[in-house]
Amino acid sequence: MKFYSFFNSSTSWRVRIALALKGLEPDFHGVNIRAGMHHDADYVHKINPSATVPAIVDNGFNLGQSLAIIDWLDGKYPEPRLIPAEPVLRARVLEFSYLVACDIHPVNNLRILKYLQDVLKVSPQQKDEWYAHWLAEGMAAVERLLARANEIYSGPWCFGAQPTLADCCLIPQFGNAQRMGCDMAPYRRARAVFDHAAVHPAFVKSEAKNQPDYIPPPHAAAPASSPSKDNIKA
Ligand SMILES: N[C@@H](CCC(=O)N[C@@H](CS)C(=O)NCC(=O)O)C(=O)O
Repeated sequence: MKFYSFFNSSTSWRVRIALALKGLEPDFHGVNIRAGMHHDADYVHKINPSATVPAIVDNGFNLGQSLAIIDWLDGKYPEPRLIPAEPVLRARVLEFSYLVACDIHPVNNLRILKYLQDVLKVSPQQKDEWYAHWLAEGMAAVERLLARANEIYSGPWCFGAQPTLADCCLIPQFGNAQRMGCDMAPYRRARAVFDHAAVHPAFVKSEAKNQPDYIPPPHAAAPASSPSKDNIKA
């Protein structure tokens, strides 16, 4: 299997978590979306017509869309299942995952922020305000869904004792928002899941800094006393 990913892409990160949880080791192909590689004709025509990451090619079958890829992986490599079979849990996991994937992520995607800045000429500060506003609105909903889930499913993950698609979606969204400098302290339930994932081997393996195409942020050499954010959204 070939896997097309960008280290800072939260949608690639979702699939990286799924691959790591299932113990799969695909051939890695870095696609630098900051450099526009996702628009290369070969990539668009042969790998992912959506001109986005992630994508996989599995025995000649090419597939984009992170949630469709994870569903495909679940079908072919069912252990562990990330989209549960039991109807109520499945519906809850999908409801949560779509909140992140369909409501939170798209408005803060790279091309949206670039359009705001390059075409509509908003200032970098306004662009950050846009990101923080939609992130906060979405995360408030995440907390409400987690509060309801916690009444029924007990365990360290979004929906109980095992990680699911919901965790594949939440962790990258939380991590990227943190990198963008958002205050994540108000999201107590999401943070608890994030902290738990931070020491889980599959989740650690999937982190941006552990990817072959990782590029350290320009401020990486700065002293720890002067933290600054890597404010380039992927
Ligand atoms: N819904 C798609 C979104 C894919 C997507 O937009 N990925 C981002 C990176 S996180 C991307 O490739 N952005 C390129 C751009 O915005 O130009 C998925 O879940 O795979």
